[in-house]
Order: sequence, then C-alpha cells, then structure tokens
Amino acid sequence: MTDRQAALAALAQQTIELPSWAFGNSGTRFKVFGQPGVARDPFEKLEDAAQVHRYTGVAPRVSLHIPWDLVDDFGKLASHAADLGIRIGAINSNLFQDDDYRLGSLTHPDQRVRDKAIAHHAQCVEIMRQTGSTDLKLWLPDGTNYAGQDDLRARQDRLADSLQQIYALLDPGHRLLIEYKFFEPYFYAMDIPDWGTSLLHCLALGDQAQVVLDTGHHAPGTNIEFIVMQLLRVGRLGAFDFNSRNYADDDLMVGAADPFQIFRIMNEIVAADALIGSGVNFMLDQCHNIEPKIPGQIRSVMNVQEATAKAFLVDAEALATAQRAGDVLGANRVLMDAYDTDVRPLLRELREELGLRPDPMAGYAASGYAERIRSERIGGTQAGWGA
Ligand code: LRH
Ligand code: MN
Repeated sequence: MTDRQAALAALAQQTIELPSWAFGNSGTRFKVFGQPGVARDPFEKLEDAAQVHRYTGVAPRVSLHIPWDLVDDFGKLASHAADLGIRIGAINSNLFQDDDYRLGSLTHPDQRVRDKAIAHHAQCVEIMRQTGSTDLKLWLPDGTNYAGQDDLRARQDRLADSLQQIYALLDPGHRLLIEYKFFEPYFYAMDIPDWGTSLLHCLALGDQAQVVLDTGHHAPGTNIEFIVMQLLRVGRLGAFDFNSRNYADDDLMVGAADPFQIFRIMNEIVAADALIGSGVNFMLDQCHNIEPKIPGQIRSVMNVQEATAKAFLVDAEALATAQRAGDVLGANRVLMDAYDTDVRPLLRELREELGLRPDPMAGYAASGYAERIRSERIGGTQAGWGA
C-alpha cells in the first residue's frame, strides 16, 4: 500500500466531534452577535451539525454542554440525532456560570459548594446514560486573582477529593476527561493550569481519567506537539479541543491562525498511530462570533483533514534515516515536504470515494439549507452563550 492509499484508508475512518455551542451565538465580553437562522434549541443544533457530517462525512458526533443543552427528554434528543445520522458525544459540565462558584467550585473552601458542583456531575453522568455517551468532559474554571487569596495546596487537596467523588460516579465504560487552561477566568492561578496538573490528578484517579488538550489553553510559545507526544507516551491523551488563536483563548477556527501547528500536532498523532482506535477523541471547541456557523464548522473539519493528510505523507523512513544521521536540515526538509504538499486533490478523491461532493463548502452552499433556516427559524430565542 502506498502512502497515498494508506492516507486515504485512514482519512476515511477519521472522525471529528463538533461542539453544540458552535451553532449558537457567541462573542466576547464586548458583544455577542446574533445571526439570522441560528439554532434556538439543542434539536436545531443537531440538525445544523448533521449538515457538517452530510458534506464532510467525518463529523458523526456532537458534544453537548450542560445546562446549555438541557432538554426534558435526552432519549428523544438522542433518537433525533440518530434520525439525522449522527450521535451525541461527550457531555461537558459547566462550573463557570453560577454565582456560588465565585471563589471556586470543586476547590471551594465550603463543602456545600463543592457538593453542589459534584452533584452537577452526577446529573451529567445520568445524561450520559440516557444519550449513550461515554465521555464526561470537565473543564475546571476554578482559580484565584491575587497572591495569598487562598491556599494553593489546600485547593489542590480539596480538588483531588472532589474529583475522586466524581470519578466514583462513572460506569465502567465511561471516561472522565479533565481539561486544563493556563489563565481565564482567573488571572493569578488557575487550579488546573497545565497538562502536568491535569495528568497528576488523572493518575491519582485511575485508568478512566484522561487529559483534554485544548489548543487555545497554553502560554504563547508553548510547544503543544511535545505535550501531545508525552501524553500519548503515557497513554493519557483522552481528547483534543481543537481551535486556533493569535493572542489568548480566541477559539478561532482550527488551523486558521496557525496551520503549521495543527500539522505538527497531527504529525505526532500519525507517528504514534493514534488517529484511529486509540481512544483519542478529536473534538472542535470553537466559536463563530462573526462568520456563518455551519460553513465555519465545515471549514474547520476540512482544516483538520488537510493537516492529517499532510501528516500521512511524511516519509517516515527518510525522516528516521535523516534523524539517525544527525542530518538536521535533511530531517526538517522531509517534514516540510509533506507540509508543503497540496493535499486538496487527495481529499477530493476521498470524498468521491465516500460518495460525497468533492467540495463540502460548495455542497452546503448549493443545498439551500442556509436560506431555509433563515426563513423558517422566525421567533423564539436564539441559542448562545449565556442564553
Ligand atoms: C473553556 C473551554 C471548555 C468549554 C468552554 C466552552 O475555555 O475551552 O472546553 O467548556 O470552552
Ligand atoms: Mn475547551
């Protein structure tokens, strides 16, 4: 099998999970922009997500965020997803929109507040049972703003105890995915600021606990693919939240701000044979503040596919030979040759093999779906941050 055939075979099995919140309105503290035709409830968010899968063929799951996606009947929501040819993926908890969590949630000095935050995860696990989801995704927004505000070690001990109680809620097939972030919404110390802290808590919990790497959650200049390599090496890379950024946690389309970075990340994934069957959940975590949301998700999925295809075209043998020989420029050249390869023809071929239009953006544009939702979705409240 040639590299090209190997790439096509793997790309045909690749799956990328979409965030339900990408289909609602979003913005910054300055403004959340509305857009005509935006989804008004989780059912409409699933319908929009199904459009992305329909034209790319590789986005069969949607992750939910609780309580943003609360419904009366999650079984009904799961069968709605099935009718649309997709399914519900990770369930995201939310510890960042409740007044009680001002000084922390799972780390809060008051046991009653910690119990409330733990109970929220019990609710999320119950939803997982109703939707058939296996991933509970926990981003810990807890932190402090001023030195001395709280005892950093005591917060870690309280956190470890809270996580232990959440871990005990899981069913055998479930995973607890712990996401880190180096700053925001707190600006002195986040309680899970980096991969090392997330990993330490995962190791303390057990095999069902894994690390989530959000590409927007690192200090500028961080070599993210090194972290990917290390977490794969110890078998604790549970998932990605893909997006891109120029400055902070910008949540822009993956690959938009730095296409070379997502290539370097996927190169580590492919080199470790971790694209398919490794348990790594490749998710998007983005907000389309000003651009149309469904095309934004389609473009993002295509950006991940392009980075992955280029990673498969790395001549691994030539690279290893150059590395062994200490041929610095030669080794770098091998990688850059793959990166500089135009893989769009290969991906058009893949889509034709999958029975899809070669250009997903053109396919969606020609479908009339955007015009239909604009004319049909009149009234009601558009979904969105803080909706
Ligand atoms: C936090 C985060 C987390 C989600 C939220 C929507 O910045 O990355 O993954 O809960 O965005
Ligand atoms: Mn994230």
